[in-house]
Amino acid sequence: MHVTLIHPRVGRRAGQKGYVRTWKMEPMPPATLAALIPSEVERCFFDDRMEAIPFDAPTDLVAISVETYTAKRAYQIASEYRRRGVPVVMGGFHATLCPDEVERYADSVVVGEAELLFPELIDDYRAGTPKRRYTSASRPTHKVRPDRSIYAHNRYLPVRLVEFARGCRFSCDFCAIQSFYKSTHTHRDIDQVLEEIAAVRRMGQMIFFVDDNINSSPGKAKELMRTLIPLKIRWVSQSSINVAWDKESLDLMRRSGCQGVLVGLESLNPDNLDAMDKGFNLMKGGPSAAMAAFREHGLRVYGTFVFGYDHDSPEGMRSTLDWARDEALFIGAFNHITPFPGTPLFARLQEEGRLLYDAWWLDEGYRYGEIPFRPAGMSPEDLADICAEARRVFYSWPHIFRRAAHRVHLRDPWMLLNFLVINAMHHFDIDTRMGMPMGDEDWKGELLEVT
Ligand code: B12
Ligand code: SF4
Repeated sequence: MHVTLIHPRVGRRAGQKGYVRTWKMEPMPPATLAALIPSEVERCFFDDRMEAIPFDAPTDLVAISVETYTAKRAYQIASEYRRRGVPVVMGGFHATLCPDEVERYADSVVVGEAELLFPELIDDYRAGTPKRRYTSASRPTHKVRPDRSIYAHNRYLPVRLVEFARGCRFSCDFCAIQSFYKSTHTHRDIDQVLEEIAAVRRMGQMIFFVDDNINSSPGKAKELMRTLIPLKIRWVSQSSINVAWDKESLDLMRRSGCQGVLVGLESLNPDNLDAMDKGFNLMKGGPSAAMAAFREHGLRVYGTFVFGYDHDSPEGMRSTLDWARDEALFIGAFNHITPFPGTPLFARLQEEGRLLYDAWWLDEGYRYGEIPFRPAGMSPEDLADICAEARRVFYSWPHIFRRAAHRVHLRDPWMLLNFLVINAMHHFDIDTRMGMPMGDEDWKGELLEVT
């Protein structure tokens, strides 16, 4: 048996070459699946973001990871294979949160994490007895070491992705993580994480723990960080803001080589934070006190904001931008809220009749960066313009140099260089992703539904 693993792109404008540079990281889902395939089964991998997919190459089964933004392209790819008689299976965030839709374009759908289900699915396909849907009944223990040999033929960004934990205990209303993992958090054994770091670390490259909230179980996180100290690595990850109230955690982060964390700041407006069930961002002095605590420990912050909650206004959003500059964020994301199917936010906007599309991620008329819902107090176009303006201003050279001048960035020349390279990449990437269609515009076929 031969299995083809595919990681789809979000989309491609007609005739477009290349892809968003800052997104070209080694994709963990196919490497995790590759490690779950029995050794006697042959496998190959194509990254749709980096290379053309050879649809006519012989294969027995195609496995595609599907996120909401990549769903349309995933269905295009599936249609190519299924038209050639090759069965296609799909899994991932969108498959888990929207299985009824995904099942229309795939022979089998995996709902949940792959660890327990993918080996069973491969066995069923080998035996000729596949099921339409595989649903995980519980959270698996993570025993799998991703098979990174599948990446060898592509050139990814020089950052090494490693998982420590999955999920998060909070339940912010817009977040696909809490819907997927039902506000639970599971860990890998620390020994396994250390072995993996030893295998993947490269001189001059950062480790990126792709955890959704590395500090969601503080005791476990501290245990990991204590064991990282002697390794002398440099790492980054994502964390909820409340870690800033725990000086021991901040100290361990710094001593274990943490260079910075992505923090979901979302909004500076208390009413918006309440609406998203994220009032905890305001505790103990709120975001400014938290930023000061991070900087005091030499930790840089990638701050992410979402615009478009009901209490947002153009003035509020402009003052957020000034705040982000004054707090010297390493980088920042200024996105409109995205109603991902399966989240409480999506259900609420749907109930209020505010969604502009039945399924924005499949709609011919929808483009990356457009607002798929009716915001309160401004038009969708105004909200899109404000987000675009925020990115342009934040990644303008004067803004970049003003943030670079803060001592949290100046104190380490290697990180300062990283700051400048990453900010420059964002400066040039803004226009690559804005207006990107969902799916490949050059693809001329019809989506093939399972009958
Ligand atoms: C690292 C990361 C990134 C990185 C790099 C991604 C890469 N390697 O190319 C960067 C920063 C570039 C990035 C960018 C984006 N990301 Co991102 N990213 C992540 C993050 C934090 C970790 C991904 C990861 O490696 N996980 C580890 C793997 C092993 O877990 P997994 O993907 O869940 O896979 C498991 C199961 O889902 C399942 N599975 C997955 N695929 C398949 C396929 C089959 C066949 C089967 C059987 C099972 C299966 O089995 C796996 C093992 O159990 C996730 C959050 C998360 N927890 O996953 C968000 C996440 C996937 N990203 C998300 C988004 C929205 C984006 C962006 C659109 C953001 C934006 N607006 O700019 C872009 C899109 C980029 C693109 N697709 O081209 C969302 C997707 C939500 C959704 N409903 O689809 C997530 C879930 C974050 C969130 N908070 O909502 N991202
Ligand atoms: S803290 Fe972050 S990962 Fe956790 S539920 Fe909220 S947005 Fe999602």
